[in-house]
Amino acid sequence: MAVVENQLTGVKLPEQVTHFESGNEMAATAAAQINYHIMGYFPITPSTEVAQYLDQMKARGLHDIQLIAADGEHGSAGICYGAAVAGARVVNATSSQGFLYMLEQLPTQSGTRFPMVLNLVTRAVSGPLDIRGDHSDLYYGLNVGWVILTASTPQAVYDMNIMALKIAEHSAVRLPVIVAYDGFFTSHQKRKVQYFKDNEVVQNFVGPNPNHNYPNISDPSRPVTIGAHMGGDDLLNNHYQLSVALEKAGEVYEEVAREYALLSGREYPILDLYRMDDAEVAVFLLNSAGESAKDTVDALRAKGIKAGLVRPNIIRPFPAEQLHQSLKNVKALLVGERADSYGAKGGNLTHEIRSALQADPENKTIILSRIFGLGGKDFYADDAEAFFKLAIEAAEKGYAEKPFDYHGYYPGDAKDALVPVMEPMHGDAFKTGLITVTQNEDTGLLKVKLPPLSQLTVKPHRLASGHGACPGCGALSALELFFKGIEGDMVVLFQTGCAYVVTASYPYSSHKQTFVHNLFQNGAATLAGMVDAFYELKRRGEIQVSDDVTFVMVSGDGGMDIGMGATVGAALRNHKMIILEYDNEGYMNTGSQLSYSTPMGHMTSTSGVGKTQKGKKGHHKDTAQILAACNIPYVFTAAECNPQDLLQKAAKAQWYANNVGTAYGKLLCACPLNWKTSDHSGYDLVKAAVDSCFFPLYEIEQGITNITYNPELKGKRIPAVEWLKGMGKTKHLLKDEELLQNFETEIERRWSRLKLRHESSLL
Ligand SMILES: Cc1ncc(C[n+]2csc(CCOP(=O)(O)OP(=O)(O)O)c2C)c(N)n1
Ligand code: SF4
Repeated sequence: MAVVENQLTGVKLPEQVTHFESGNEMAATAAAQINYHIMGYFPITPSTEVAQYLDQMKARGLHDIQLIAADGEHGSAGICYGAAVAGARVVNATSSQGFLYMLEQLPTQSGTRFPMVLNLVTRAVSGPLDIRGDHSDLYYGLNVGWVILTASTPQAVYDMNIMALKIAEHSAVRLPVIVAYDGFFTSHQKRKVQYFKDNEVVQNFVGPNPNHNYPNISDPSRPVTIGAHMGGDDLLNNHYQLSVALEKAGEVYEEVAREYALLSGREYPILDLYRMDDAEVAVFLLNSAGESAKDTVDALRAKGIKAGLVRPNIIRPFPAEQLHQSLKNVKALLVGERADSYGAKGGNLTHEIRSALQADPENKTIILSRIFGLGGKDFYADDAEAFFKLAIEAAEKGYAEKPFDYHGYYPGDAKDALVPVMEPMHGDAFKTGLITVTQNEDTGLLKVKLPPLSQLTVKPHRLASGHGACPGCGALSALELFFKGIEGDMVVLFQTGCAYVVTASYPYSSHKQTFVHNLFQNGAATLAGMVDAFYELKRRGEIQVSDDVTFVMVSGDGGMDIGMGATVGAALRNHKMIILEYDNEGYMNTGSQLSYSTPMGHMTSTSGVGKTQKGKKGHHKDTAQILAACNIPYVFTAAECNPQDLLQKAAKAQWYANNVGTAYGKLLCACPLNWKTSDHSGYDLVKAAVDSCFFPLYEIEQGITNITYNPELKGKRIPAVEWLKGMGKTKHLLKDEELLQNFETEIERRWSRLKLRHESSLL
C-alpha cells in the first residue's frame, strides 16, 4: 500500500494496490471493477488485449460483463449501441481500421445521446498497413460528437476509464466518451500503477446506473421511438444540443477530475502544463510523447532556456480557453502531431490551437507544425530537442521559416537499394499440361485427370521460401498444395491474416505471382472489381493476354467472419474467381482469438477456460453450406492429408472460376502455435479432424453434393476425442463428458445431413 493519505487534503484514501501493469491491463481492470453489463468487441492489435484480459478475468469469475465477440467492428459498435439503447452500461476497445470500420455508428450513438466508453488504443491507419502507434485513427474521431480523453500513461488509462463513465452519464452530458491511449507505447509497456483494492470504491464513485431514468427499450410499459428521421430544423437543433452538451462536458470533466483526485490522490487537469509558468518556447504533444519530452524541458531549463510543455488530458471539447491562457507569454510553440490532415499544412490540432489563439488579439505566439512518429516511429529526446530548437529559432527570428513540415523523413540512398533475390514468375513456368479437366456432356459435371503427385513437383512453388510463418504452420503448405492444382497465371488477393503478414512484409515479398492485399474484410469485393475490370479491359482489346488468368482470394476463417458480407455479395454476383479460406480455427495473426469457425469448447485467447467458462460457446460456423446457399457453381472442403483430393478440387475450382463464376473452398489447416501442439503434428491432427468427420471432405458441384472421402466406408472413422486429445487447446474437453457429448452430437448431426445430401441430388 503506497498511498494512505491524499496529499492534497490529508484525508485518508481508500486502499490502493500498487502493481506493474500495462495500459491494456489497466483498461480491463477498470472495466471489470465497474462491472459493465456488455462489451461488444472485435479483435485488433494493439487493443485486443483488453477483451482478452477481460475474458481471462471472466473465466476466473471476477466480473459479470457479457463479452460479445462481434463479426467485425461495425457489428461490435452496433452491439454496443443496442446495449446502450437498452439502458445498459457498455464498454468497447478498438484501434485503427477497427475504429474506422465502426465510424459510421459513432455519430448515431452521440446524436441519440446514449453514453458508453470506448477505449481507442491508437494505431496507424492503412494504407499501407502498419500496426504500430500513431494518431491517424484518433483524428477521424474528432468530429463524431464524442468526448475524447487522452491518457498518457497506464495509470491515466485506469483513472480515465473510471472518470469517463461518470462524465458520459452525467445528466448535463449524456454522451459517449473515448479514452485514447497510445498503441504499444502505453497499451503494452508496463509501468508502476495503482488501483483501488475494493471494486466497491470504483462502483460508488461512478454511482448507480442512471440510464434507467432516460428513454430506453427495457421498459415495455413506457414504449419509446428511438431514431426517427429528422428534417433540417430538427437536425440542426439536435446537433446544437449535442454541441452544447459536448461543451458542457469540459466543465463536467473538471468537476469529475476534482472529485476523483480527492478519492485517488491523482490529478488530471484539463491541460498538463509542464514548467509553463514563465515559458517562452513550448512544445505541444499528445499522450506518451508528451511524457517523454518532459526530460528535454528539464535539460533545456538547466541551460537557462525558458522551455515548457503542454499536454492535454482532454481534446473534445477542445480546451481552447485554457490553451490561450497558458500560451499568453509563449513566443513560439511547436505542435507535434502523430497524424496529418493532408493538404491542410498542419495536423488538425495545429489548426485548432491557431484558432484558439485567434480569439486573443494580443496573442503573438508563432505556431509551427511538425508531423512525426507515424507508424510507431519512436520519439526520442533528440526529436524533442529538434522540436525545441525549431521553436527557439522562430522565437529569436520572430517568424517561422518553415511553419509546416514532416519530421524524421529522409530521401534514402541508392546504395541501400535491395537487390532482388529472384525474378517473379508467370505463364509457362506454372503450366505443366499434366492436369486435365473435362466436362461430361450429359451431366455437365467435371472430371479431373491428375498425374502421380511426384510429377507435379516440376511446378515451382508460388511462394518463395524465407517467409515468416511459424515452424509447422499448416496454412502455407496447404495453400502451396492448392496452388499446385492451378495451371498458369494467377492473381492472388490475400485478406489480412497470418498468410498475408508472413509473406508480404515491406520491402520483402514471398509472392512470385501477382499479389494484392486490401483491407481485412473487403477482399472479395476488391477481387470482384479486379476480375471484372480485367475481363472488360480484355474485351475492349485494351490489354493483350493470351490466356485467362485465375483470380483467387485467400482468407483465413476470421476474414470470412468480418468479410462475410463482401463474400456473399461477390458469390451472389457470381464473379469469375475462387474464394479460398484457410481455416485454422481462430484469428491467429492477432493472437488466437475465437472466430465463428472455432469449434465449441476450444480454448482461445477470448474463449478461456476456468471456473466459470469452458472455452468457446456455440458450434463452429458451417461456411461451406452458407456459400452453397448462394448457389455458386462449385463449393468444396479439402485438407492436406488428402492431397489428391485437394488437387482435384483446385483444378475444378479453376475451371469454374475461369469459365462460369465463383468457386469457394475451405481448407482445414493446423496452427501448432495456437492449437498448442508440437510443430510436426499438424498433418496427423488435420487427418484426425477429417477421419472423425468433424471436417468432412466433400464438394457441391452445380448444386450436387458429393462426399469425396468417406472415412466410414474406408473403415477409418475415429471418435472426435481421438482428434481432440492431440491438442493443448482442447485438453480440458477430455474431462468434460457433457461438453464432449454435445460436440460429438453436432458432428454427427452435420455428417448425417451431408450423407443424405450425398445420396440425393435433390438435397
Ligand atoms: C477492420 C479490421 N478489424 C480487425 C483487424 C485486425 N485483424 C487483422 S488480421 C485478424 C485476424 C485474422 O484472422 P484469420 O482471418 O482467421 O487469419 P489468421 O490470422 O488466422 O491466419 C484481425 C482480427 C483488421 N485488420 N481490420
Ligand atoms: S500463428 Fe499459426 S497460422 Fe499463424 S503463422 Fe504461426 S502457425 Fe501459422
